Amino acid sequence: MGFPKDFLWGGATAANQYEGGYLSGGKGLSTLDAITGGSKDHPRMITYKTKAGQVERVNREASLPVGATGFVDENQYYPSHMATDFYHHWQEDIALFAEMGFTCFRMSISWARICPKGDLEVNEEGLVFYERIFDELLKYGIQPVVTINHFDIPMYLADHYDGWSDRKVVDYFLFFCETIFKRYQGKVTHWMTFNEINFLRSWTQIGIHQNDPQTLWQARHHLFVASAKAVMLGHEIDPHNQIGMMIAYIPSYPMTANPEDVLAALQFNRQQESFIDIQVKGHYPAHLLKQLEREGVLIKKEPGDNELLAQGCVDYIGFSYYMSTASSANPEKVKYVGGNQMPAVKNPYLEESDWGWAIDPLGLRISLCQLYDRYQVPLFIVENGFGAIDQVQDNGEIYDDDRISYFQKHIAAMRDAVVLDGVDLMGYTPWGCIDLVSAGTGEMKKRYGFIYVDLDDQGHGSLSRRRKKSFYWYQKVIKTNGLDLDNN
Ligand code: P53
Repeated sequence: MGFPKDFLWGGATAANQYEGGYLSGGKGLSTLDAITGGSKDHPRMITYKTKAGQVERVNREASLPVGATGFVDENQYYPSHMATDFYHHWQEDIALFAEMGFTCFRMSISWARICPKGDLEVNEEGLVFYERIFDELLKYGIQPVVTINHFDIPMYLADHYDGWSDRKVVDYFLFFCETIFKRYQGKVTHWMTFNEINFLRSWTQIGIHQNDPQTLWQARHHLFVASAKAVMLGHEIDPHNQIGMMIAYIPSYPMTANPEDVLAALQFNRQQESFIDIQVKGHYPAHLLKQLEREGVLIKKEPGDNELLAQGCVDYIGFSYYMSTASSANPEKVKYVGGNQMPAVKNPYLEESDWGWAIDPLGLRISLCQLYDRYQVPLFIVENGFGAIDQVQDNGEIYDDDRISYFQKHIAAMRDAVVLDGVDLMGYTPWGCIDLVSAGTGEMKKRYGFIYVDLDDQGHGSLSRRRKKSFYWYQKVIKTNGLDLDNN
């Protein structure tokens, strides 16, 4: 009584945080190439040029002046430019994943590597780069799980079209999808459209210059339409394709049994569930339509959009799960979660990581039950993990027992959801299975990997790879299909 025989075990990464080679092999600039490093206390910044040619910088969540264009400033350090250099280490890294026993590997394709400007010009060298990677994975029997778009947009589309606020970008995205669906047919069958679609909201991620609700929701509508069209196109090109959505899932508990707190938690949770409703049920939920009406947001839809959303429903729900949170109607102190956008409160029953993320393994079982009860489609945990500082011992070893303990509890909770609750779970890909750049802070210090990469926050290091203690532990977990979780 354990995980299904064909359960997918692997790890997850994203191009902008792992790949590097930001101008190599014909790649164009992506918005994330103009985002500096940061830390827990210092936000990452966008560097840009004003219309008048002045170089400026602003918090990456902020709006940009009209006419501003992303700019790479030679005096700044940009962690995504080299990242942890998968670009030059892919063979070595894939061999390590195979050694751990991965049966799948989640990665993203950089849009600007395939379409340097995001338009109809295709970079053959970029296509070949990913083709070799897929072949190498398949050589070891590892299924690629591909995120089509993870947190960025070609900079040209951001600055010449105002990103996803322009309907034209839907067509460009579909062209990109068609190019990769056709080229990688027979090699890739597991896809997901947009990473953490509920977190996409500024120039950094979707290329919009103004972050007001009207612009944001218009862009979001275009993302939903693009995702639905991509699902339909992917199925048409190859009926074997399984195309999912991907959401950041941070469930919130009512702080107390006071119905006002229960309502606050419901409202918090609904914000995320809207994104699932639209992509799984195929329509905007009533409460969201009412909210948009109250806020005076008027989404411009083209005739047939509602039908498109209804027809392009995804095959599965992919989600990240790191933490839960709590909601209170009368918070004494507000805490922000999910990239500092969602107001919540600290849950006194849970411990937190050094970055303030509440550790809640049981919350994973609760999430799996809630999602499966509500949507009745297969689920895929495509991110989960423990961001922490790793100490390299004098003998070169890394004893990351806290990470092992985090995974033990989360995998046990996941097994309960499968075995006791009957949840249909496809697989599990822990985040940053090899150390990579943190999306939130741009740091290297916040590590998730089973494999250590020698690189610091200033970009210094040999980039050499090293197996952590958790590497051998996860290897055993995969070998026993999740039955033996002991740390010995
Ligand atoms: P970092 C916030 C909360 C939950 C998930 O995050 C998040 C974020 C964004 O910071 O994003 C996902 O690196 C995302 C990955 C990211 C990972 O979680 O901030 O899909 O790109 O690296 C972990 O610790």
